[in-house]
Amino acid sequence: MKTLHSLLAGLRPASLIARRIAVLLLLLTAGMVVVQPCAGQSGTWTATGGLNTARYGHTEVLLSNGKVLVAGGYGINFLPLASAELYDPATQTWTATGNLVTARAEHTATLLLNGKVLVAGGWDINFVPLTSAELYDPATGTWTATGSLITAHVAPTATLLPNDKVLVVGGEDGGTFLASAELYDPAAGTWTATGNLSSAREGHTMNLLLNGEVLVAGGYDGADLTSAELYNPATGTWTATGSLKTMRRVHTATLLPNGEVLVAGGYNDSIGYLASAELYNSASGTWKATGSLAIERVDQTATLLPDGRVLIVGGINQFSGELASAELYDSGSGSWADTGSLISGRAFHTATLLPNGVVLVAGGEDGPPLASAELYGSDGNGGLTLVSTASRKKHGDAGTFDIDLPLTGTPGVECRVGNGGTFRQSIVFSFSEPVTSVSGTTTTTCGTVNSTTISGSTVTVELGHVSCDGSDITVTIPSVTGASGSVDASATMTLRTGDVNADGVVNNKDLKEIKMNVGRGLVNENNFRDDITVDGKVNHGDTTLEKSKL
Ligand SMILES: [Ca+2]
Ligand SMILES: [Ca+2]
Repeated sequence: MKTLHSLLAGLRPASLIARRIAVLLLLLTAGMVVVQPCAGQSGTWTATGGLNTARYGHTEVLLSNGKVLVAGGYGINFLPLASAELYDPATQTWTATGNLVTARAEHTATLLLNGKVLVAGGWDINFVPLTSAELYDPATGTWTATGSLITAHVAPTATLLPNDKVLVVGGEDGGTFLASAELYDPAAGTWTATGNLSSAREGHTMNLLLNGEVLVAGGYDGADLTSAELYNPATGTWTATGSLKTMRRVHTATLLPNGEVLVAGGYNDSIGYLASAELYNSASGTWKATGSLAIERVDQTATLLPDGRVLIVGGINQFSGELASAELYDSGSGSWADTGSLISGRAFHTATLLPNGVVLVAGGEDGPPLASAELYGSDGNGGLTLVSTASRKKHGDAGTFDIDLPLTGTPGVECRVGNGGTFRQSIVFSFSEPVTSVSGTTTTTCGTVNSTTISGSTVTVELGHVSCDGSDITVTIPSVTGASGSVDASATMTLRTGDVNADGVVNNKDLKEIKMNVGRGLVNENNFRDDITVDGKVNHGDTTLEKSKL
């Protein structure tokens, strides 16, 4: 798949699975039907500065300094590149940075905890599989060789583990699909083997789960795979988990905030290009179908947005070639919505969520390699996205303290006393860019809206009469407008006075926690939840109120 157009042009082939898909594509294009995606309903695509070098099959990593590093890939002559570039979101420009020690494509790139970037494997400029690995230092803008992989891996997957080691899995060595896995230790600069998968895999996906295990799913070992495996970093072992509903390779897999993994699209030899999607439940180790993409796609990107939705961009299928369309997955409804058209169709590109909530999509191929880049969700100046919401109360002389209200999943618990008109209660909405206007705020279940105030990129709603203890309250501000458009924003909290540890019940555990903090002066960021009377101190008033709620 990966070097599809170089294959069609009879140029140098790349990975084994790429060759297998390309052959099928040639057979299918005989009866070609062009399907135009629907017009965009929401979401904005705008051009940003172009890369200095057109490329696809490169890597893209958000650095800890907020810039984006692009490295290697296939260039205009379909040969692996040594060049690397930095994107600065503030100026929307790309500048060259140091060249890789070794030109490479279909490698991996991983941000380490120390801020350096590890690049490993891939093809070299003669299409020899690489064992070499190198480190990029953002402080100096240079690359230096580090220890080499035990086995050359082309198109493997790589994941930073919580222990700061990097797990590199599968791919191929130029002739054989690989079941091997290796661990890179940044402290030693060396690689060690860490067990074999039960199946060799290329075109698979890999995700670090919330429980610290690593899920590897699907791919190709000469035949398409439904199987999936779990890696336990503590033991260095692999075990089988539930199998995908549909065998697939070159799909995407995205960890959702609720811990599920969304797998979408891809390809298999019996169906061809896939629109189907499925969800992995790590608690049960099982997969279930979810809504299908509107358009079959392979070699697309998937990016988790700050609001919990997943943005799928571009890719390719047999009907339309490189796709300019994009779709958004809503895990609440399990459905997809069209979200506008890119300026250019593109496949085998990269996509990165920037700190301001905008998604940078760079390079790829639309026949030839692309230098162009685009931003999603904005006019290029930041984009209007809801970034976070919080419940804010003033605790006497100790100041104000916020309880985070997650945008998706289980609502945040407001454990402090309902105001009934007496105590101030605000809901704070933070956006990715300055807000210019909002329209009528509403609240469900209980509470009146005293005021709605805009300050920069923050909208603060002050509520009165929040007296429905035990209920969920949703505050909605429709049509929050900034320079790059409008969104409807809402925040939900569970009002459960006395549930200071937010475990869903009010019981002696909460009372014990309050008692532990009695008499420590003014409350701080660590113990303010125990001051349920919001007077600034954890004291007798809190234990009395807590006992009345047990
Ligand atoms: Ca509790
Ligand atoms: Ca108190």
